[in-house]
Amino acid sequence: MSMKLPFFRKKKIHKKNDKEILTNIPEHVAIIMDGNGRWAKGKGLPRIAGHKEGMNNVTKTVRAANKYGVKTLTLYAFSTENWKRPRSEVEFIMKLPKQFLHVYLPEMIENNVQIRTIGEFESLPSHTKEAVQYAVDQTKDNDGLILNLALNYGSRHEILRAMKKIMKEVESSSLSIDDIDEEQLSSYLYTNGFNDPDLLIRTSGEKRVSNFLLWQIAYSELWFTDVLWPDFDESTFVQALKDYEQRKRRYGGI
Ligand code: V0D
Repeated sequence: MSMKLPFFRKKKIHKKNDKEILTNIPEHVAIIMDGNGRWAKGKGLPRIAGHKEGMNNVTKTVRAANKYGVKTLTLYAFSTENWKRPRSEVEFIMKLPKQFLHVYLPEMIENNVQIRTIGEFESLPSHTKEAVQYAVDQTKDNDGLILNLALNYGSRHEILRAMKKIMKEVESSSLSIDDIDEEQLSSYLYTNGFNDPDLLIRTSGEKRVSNFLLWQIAYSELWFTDVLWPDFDESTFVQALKDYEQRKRRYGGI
């Protein structure tokens, strides 16, 4: 009988602490959504089943980000390297935006979410581009959470592209070399107008940045979890937010 009371008390205190700890929310969270294939393999399912589950999990994460007051959520959905995967897998992945938007665009609009993209958009299949462009247009005036999807994105490509743009302008004398500073270079990246991520999350145990936002994460906190992307949920997200706050607190104390 007396064993029950401490159990309930402990839970209550824990919940109270959760709320107290979350006072410094990162404005911009970026996520490498890794582990979809592994998730499927573990369940004896084909890789594409993992991608589909991963797609559904995007909404859960958007809801959690909204709930805790994150302003920008940047998700690594497709990298420039992902074209090397089997053709059938790439084709399946390219249909996900349309599927996602068919189910969730009304909810995104309802919740005032603005959908944006970074990456080399033009080389995506036209059916993918059309679905995404429609969502971007439909949500362009929303001023809630920015859901920023990295589609056909690679950071080295992004920096090279910026450099070429700058050099062309220098060549045509519309830009002077001495005027190029960090801020100027930033403005030539896909992420022009976005704050740098405060927190980068990678799921599925790999501790690498894999060509994602290399310039932009110069000062970001990095958070890694073994949880596979389809299993990443609000409680995992809160764990990341708590760790982020702990780190910030430590820096602030010095
Ligand atoms: C595949 C895990 C949602 C990562 C998530 C084309 C692997 C599921 C979108 C999406 C992908 C894209 C645009 C948009 C709305 C949703 C998505 C891709 C891959 C690459 F406006 N999930 N998702 N896009 N996966």
